[in-house]
Amino acid sequence: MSYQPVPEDTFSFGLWTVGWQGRDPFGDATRRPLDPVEAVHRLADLGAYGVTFHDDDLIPFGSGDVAREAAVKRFRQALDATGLVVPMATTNLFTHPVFKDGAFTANDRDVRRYALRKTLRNIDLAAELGARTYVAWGGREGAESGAAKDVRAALDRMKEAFDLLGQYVVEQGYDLRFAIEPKPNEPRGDILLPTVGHALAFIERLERPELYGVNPEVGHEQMAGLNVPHGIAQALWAGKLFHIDLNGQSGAKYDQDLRFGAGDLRAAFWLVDLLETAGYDGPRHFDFKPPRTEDPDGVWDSAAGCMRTYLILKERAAAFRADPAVQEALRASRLDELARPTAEDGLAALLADRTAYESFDAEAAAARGMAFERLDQLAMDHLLGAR
Ligand code: XLS
Ligand code: MN
Ligand code: MN
Repeated sequence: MSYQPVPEDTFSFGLWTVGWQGRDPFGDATRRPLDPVEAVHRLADLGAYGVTFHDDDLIPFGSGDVAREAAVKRFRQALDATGLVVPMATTNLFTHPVFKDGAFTANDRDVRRYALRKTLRNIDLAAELGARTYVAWGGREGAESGAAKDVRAALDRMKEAFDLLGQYVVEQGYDLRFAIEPKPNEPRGDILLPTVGHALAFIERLERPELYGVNPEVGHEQMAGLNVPHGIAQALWAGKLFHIDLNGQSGAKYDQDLRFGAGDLRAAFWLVDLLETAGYDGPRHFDFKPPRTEDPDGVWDSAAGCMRTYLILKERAAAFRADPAVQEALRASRLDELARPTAEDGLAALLADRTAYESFDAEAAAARGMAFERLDQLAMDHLLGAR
């Protein structure tokens, strides 16, 4: 297999990923700005199918209408020339100092109203460019200290904001759904809706829950010490995996945004296995930061590496599933039994079934091994290319 990405693989990248200049809390930029038009051409050359953006990635903050139109026109021409699509767009509600205490949940009401207007304006552009998903990452929605944020009031404001955005999309007739992106911290000390689970629970409190799903990011769940494939599986189970941010992270530390597959490779393997077998049909979107050690060539090597690793893992995961020894091991570990309902005979039959309790031999059941180690080593062999 060549591992050469093609548009059918639905790989997409944010303009802010390959365009990251390498500015971090301790150091200045190490790379020059990247023209969005060049980004589109380079991504198309590498085999990506889509490009995504924050409003400010495309149209610098504070641009007038003329500059705005010119930026959109150039971008659209690059899309037309390459065939790249815009599957998703989002709003920058975190860089400008006005958002230092948040956007939809800032204590200042006028900042909240401004944040909504900024978002609504970019939703128009997203719809115009054909995006079907609108991501909302509330990076500044949070606090560093206890009394600074009344979390219940802030959640009321968050709900109010999302309900208004949903109303707007419905009233405009846009074919656009929202994907909320959780993150536990950074840049705020603690961020609201910190994990996939929190976001899923929040969505059910909204006026039109069907319009909202999640955009989990691999590294964000790992920053919270969580099992990413488990979180993604629950989002899929709830019908809420609208989008995904793929990248790499080494354990619970700052948001590393490494190349996909770097960091926890086993989690990446199980994640690809899940996405490829569970019917996820959204974009495979990379939200990574080519390290600031890299020059422009290194940036494109890093982007290509994200896709190459995904395709390798996809091949390895498929080989794992197809291996007769694995299928046998899955049966030995009784995965087929897990897929079977526990009491399809109903509650009355369960209560009447003496083998379920009165004559159940708990000691014998406890003595049965689960054979998970053999199964997992088969996975390891496939992941490492040893089978
Ligand atoms: C930052 C987030 C951000 C979102 C889009 O940590 O990952 O890049 O994906 O605003
Ligand atoms: Mn991140
Ligand atoms: Mn992200």
